[in-house]
Amino acid sequence: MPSSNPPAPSSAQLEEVKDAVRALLHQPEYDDGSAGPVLVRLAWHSAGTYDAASKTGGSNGAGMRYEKEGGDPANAGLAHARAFLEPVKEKFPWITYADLWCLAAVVAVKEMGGPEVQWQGGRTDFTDDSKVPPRGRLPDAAQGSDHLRHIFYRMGFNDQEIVALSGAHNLGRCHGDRSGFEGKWVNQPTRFSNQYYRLLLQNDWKKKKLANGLEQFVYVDEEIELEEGEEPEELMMLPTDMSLLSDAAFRPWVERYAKDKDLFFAHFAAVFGKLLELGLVRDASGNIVNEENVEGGYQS
Ligand code: DDH
Repeated sequence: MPSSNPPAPSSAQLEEVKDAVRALLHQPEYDDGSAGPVLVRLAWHSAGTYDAASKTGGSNGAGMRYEKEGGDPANAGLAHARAFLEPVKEKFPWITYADLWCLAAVVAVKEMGGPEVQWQGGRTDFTDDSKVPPRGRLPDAAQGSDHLRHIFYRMGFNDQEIVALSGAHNLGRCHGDRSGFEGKWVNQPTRFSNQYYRLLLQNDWKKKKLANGLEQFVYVDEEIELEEGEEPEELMMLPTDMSLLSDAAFRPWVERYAKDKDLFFAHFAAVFGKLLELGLVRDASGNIVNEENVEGGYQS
C-alpha cells in the first residue's frame, strides 16, 4: 500500500461518526419522520451494482457522487440520503463517502430496532467516474422471480438470501416522484421487524394500476385504529415482492421469516453484512487489497 494513504480510524473515531449518524436520524419534516429508511436504501444501491463475474461495482468508490451512477433513474431520491450525511462527512473528513454510506445504514438498521450488522471500513472513493459501473444493474420492481434471480445471482446471492434481503421493505416507502410506485409496505415503516413477511402472507393483495401505468398490489388495513376523519391507509407490495409468494423456492423462506423474527434478524444481519462487502478483498488485518475497483486504502 502506498504510504500516502490515511491510517485506519480508531474505534473511538468510528464511534463519533456513529453518534453523528444517530443524531440525524430523527427528521420530523421528512417522510415518516426518519432518515433511516432512505439511508438503508443508499447503502443497498451503492453495493447492489456488484457483478461477481467481472468483479466490478459494489460499495467501494461511492460512484453515486457522479452523474453516471447518481443519475441512474434507479437511484432517484437517494440524493436526499446523501444530503443527510453531508454534514457528517464535513465534520469527519477522514471517513470516505463509501464507508460512511455503509456505516450509516448499519447504524440506521440498529437504531430502528433491527439487528447488529457486522461492518468493516477501508473503502475508498473514486476520484473520477472511470470505474463507475454501468447503469441497469439494480432490480426492476415491475418484474418477477426470474428477474430477481438474474440480478441477485449476479451478485453471488442464493434464494434464501434474496428473501432475507427483501425484508428491508419493512422500512420506508415508495415515492411517486422517485420510482413511480406509491406507499409503504407496513404500518410502522421506521421500525425494523418481520411484519413485511406476515403481511405478505396474511393479506389478500389486489392489483392496482396507477395513473402512470405502473401496477402494484394494495390492501387496506381495516384493523388499524383511526382518528376521527382519518382515511384508512392502503399498504402496498411491488410485483417483485409478490413474486416471493408465488415462487416455490422463495415462499418457504417467507413463511419461516413470518413466524420467526429472530431467524429473520440473524439472516438479515448476515446477508446485509455480505452485501456491503461485495467486491472487497481483505487481507488478514482487514485491509482491502484488491486493485480492480479500489483506489488506495488505509496504511497497512
Ligand atoms: Fe427496495 N425499493 N427494492 N430494497 N428499498 C424501494 C424502497 C426501498 C426494490 C424496489 C424498491 C431491496 C430490494 C428491492 C429498500 C431497501 C431494499 C422502492 C421505492 C422500490 C421501487 C423507491 C422510492 O420510490 O423511493 C426491488 C425491485 C428490490 C428487489 O428486487 C429485491 C433490498 C435488497 C433492500 C435492502 O436494503 C437490503 C428501502 C429501505 C426502501 C425505502 C426507501 C425510502 O426512501 O423509504
